[in-house]
Amino acid sequence: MIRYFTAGESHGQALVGIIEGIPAGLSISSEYINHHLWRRQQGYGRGGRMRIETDTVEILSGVRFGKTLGSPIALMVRNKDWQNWTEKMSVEGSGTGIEKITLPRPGHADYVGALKYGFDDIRNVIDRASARETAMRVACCSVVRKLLEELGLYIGSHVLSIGSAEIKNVSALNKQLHRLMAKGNAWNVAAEADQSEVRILDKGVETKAIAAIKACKKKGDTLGGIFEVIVSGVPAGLGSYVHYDRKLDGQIAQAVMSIHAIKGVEIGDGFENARRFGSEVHDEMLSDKKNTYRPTNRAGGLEGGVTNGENLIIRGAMKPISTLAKPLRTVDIGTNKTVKSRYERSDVCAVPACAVIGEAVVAPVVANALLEKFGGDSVREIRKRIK
Ligand code: EPS
Repeated sequence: MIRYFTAGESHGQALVGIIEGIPAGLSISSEYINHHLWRRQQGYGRGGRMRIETDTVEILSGVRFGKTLGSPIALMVRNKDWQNWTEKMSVEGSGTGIEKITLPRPGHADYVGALKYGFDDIRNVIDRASARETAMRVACCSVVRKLLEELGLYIGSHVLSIGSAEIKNVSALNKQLHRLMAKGNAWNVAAEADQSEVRILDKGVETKAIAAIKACKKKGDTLGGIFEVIVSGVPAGLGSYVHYDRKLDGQIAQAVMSIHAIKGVEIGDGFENARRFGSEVHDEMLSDKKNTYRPTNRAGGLEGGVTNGENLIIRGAMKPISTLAKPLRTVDIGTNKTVKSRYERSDVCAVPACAVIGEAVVAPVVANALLEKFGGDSVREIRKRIK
């Protein structure tokens, strides 16, 4: 089974990661990983940090002559911004003379983090709780995504809404998605979304979303939104209904919910389906004598926690980022006084980037379900078993 760990502070020297369980013989290059790292850095509404960083991975172990060895793969992404933080984030020394941060931003991990770990300086929380950590998640998960691609499973994403700018014409969107997928697979959806600064496929909504982010920035505020991840080529029978922790939808929800600022996860038309009659919700099964097929996919490819051969459809709801240029009220953890919170460089909107992170975190969950069913120590062996 595939496991991965990340370490690193946002303004520390580097982000590092280890992925364990990747089978041998997978072709992987830093260029492939860097492309996904680049995609994570894009999007209208990102903050100043993205102008500083060009996230680039260094593969430190587990790969020889461009192929995985089956051994743990160690990755590193250096923080360029580190050079501006060597004193404030020093590993050595006592921290004397370094200003302590005592104003938690409502909505951020600041307050609960300081409370939980007993810190009098919120910097200790900010730097690890930062969504900068997702750069290493994307790096690690890109290796897994490459494995899935070699086995015929592709992942894509696009943004459904930013603030109140929302794709409402669902049937037009579905047709567009169908057209894109017919060109190949879910990656065609991602490639098309990547052409948009907000990763929105509807041009009218794209314009509205960009205008909303612009206006929001002027007001010193932030915006969230909803993205959709699609996985194509998924064989039926991954996951299981027999026990709660083997249900694939539950595992996917955990992975997506673990992304910073995610407050809701939906599989297929989950929330909309809750408002409808059963007869309007369930995907009928039809037969053309040779194959069983579904004219709709409102279940998002999962029934009973098991894949049914349709595409996986997963949605994530991202709350607006909690660092506001026009701060909310908070309580100073040093003085207990109610004061205005503080502003620290941040993004106005990071939903497009979050969609790319969503693509990433889903990969190990699907790959593990695939490995559980088919197993294998090398890509060749797994491919043969799936066939
Ligand atoms: C991020 C890096 C961070 C933030 C953002 C995401 O860099 P910095 O704090 O130096 O500007 O831009 O993190 C947050 C939104 C947050 O609340 O911490 C990144 O690499 O994606």
